[in-house]
Amino acid sequence: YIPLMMKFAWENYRRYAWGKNELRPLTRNGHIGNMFGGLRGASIVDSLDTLYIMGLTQEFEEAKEWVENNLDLNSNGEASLFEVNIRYVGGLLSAYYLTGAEVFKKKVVELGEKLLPAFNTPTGIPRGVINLGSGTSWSWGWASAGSSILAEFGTLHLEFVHLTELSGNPVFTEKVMNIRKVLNKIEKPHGLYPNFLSPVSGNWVQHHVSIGGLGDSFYEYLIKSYLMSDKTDEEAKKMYYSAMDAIEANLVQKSPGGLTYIAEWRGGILDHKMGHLACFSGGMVGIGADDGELTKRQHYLDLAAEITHTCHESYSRSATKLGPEAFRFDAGAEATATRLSDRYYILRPEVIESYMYMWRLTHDPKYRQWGWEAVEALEHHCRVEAGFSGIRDVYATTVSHDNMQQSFFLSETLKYLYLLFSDDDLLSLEDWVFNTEAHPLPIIRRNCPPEREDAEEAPE
Ligand code: DMJ
Repeated sequence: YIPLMMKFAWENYRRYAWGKNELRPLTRNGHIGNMFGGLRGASIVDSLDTLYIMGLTQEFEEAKEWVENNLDLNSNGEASLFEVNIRYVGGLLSAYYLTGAEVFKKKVVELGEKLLPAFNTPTGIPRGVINLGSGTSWSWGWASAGSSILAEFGTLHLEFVHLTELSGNPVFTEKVMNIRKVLNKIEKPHGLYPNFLSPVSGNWVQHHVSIGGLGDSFYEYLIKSYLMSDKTDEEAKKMYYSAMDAIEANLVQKSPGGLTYIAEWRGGILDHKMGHLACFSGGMVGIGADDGELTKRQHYLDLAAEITHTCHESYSRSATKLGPEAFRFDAGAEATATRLSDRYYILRPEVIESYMYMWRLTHDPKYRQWGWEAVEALEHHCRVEAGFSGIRDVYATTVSHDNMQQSFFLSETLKYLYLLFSDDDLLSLEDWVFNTEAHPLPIIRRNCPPEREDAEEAPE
């Protein structure tokens, strides 16, 4: 069933928005946006691996042909280093590792080289925005005092290590190892990592800590760097488990109704809010359980299950059975949005992502049931005539659509759903880690090349 949803999303993108970045399903046109500079085809690059593993061969071939003939890397314009890395670099890397087609390798190394000037700062911490044509880089206008964002410069490691693997050029790995060096040198309040860092002085700019937006995938990439190194990257391991200790000591809370959640921290004061983005952490804590100290294994598995349960509650307490952008645990609220501005759902994957990991780790059938509830809700409320759309208010019985089919819906939401209902050996967690856009990257085993996943063997 999930491949049919993918086919529907893909065909509408192809019909109305081909070559643009994303589909606007209500107005039936393409969206370019301002995250990718002059790069185009974000939905195509983000979909390559999903199409491939679902066995949508003809669609995959069209996508590949577009990359070969139309993906123009010589573009100007302001691009987000983070978004280009997770969607384009990640998407091309996975397409290469799954298929072995040289075109993906050539393109990804070329693109990786274009990102390098962003690291030319006094500390080597990259700035958030780069012009891929001129190499000029700068910080986001909205980030305090010219700072770089933890979740952005902290979400490059997996892709850059693989760029070195493919190109033989050590520079990519050197750049991301230097980021770690800076982070390890600097004092951390209560062991926590604030979200804003100056790329000039290497000091924190503000004391806002979050496992949701602005912080999220930094933590994810610590544990995944360790796993992707075949458990040899001891530094990443140490950083991850000490960050987890600080998070548990300072941010993890229990609501009056017994729900576990991860609050945000502003200079020592807790904000009792959890973003949809923070719901990836159920899966993260789950995959990190194996290598915690033995006595902590069960503790981490329990924490992962509790967080995933809370995130499911944020879905089941809404009229649409889809979850809001942020939910709160104050003023009597328990896993519900209290502000109008937090009530939207933009086809995000994080809750389903945690269901997928928890299913693989525990085989508790409730995770598949919860995933199926999400499929039904997506079909009911987000499917429109020409694609899938986000909705403006998950609590409203008459839905209002936002007219956007995000590229991460094809790359992540549908892929995680598919994996949730597939056998464990499809992209086994023993062999692959997923980047934060759900693009699978092989675990690097010295002297042992990754085996290719065969689309023919994938389940229907
Ligand atoms: C995706 O692009 C990635 O998962 C990122 O880490 C966070 N936001 C979106 C999906 O919600």
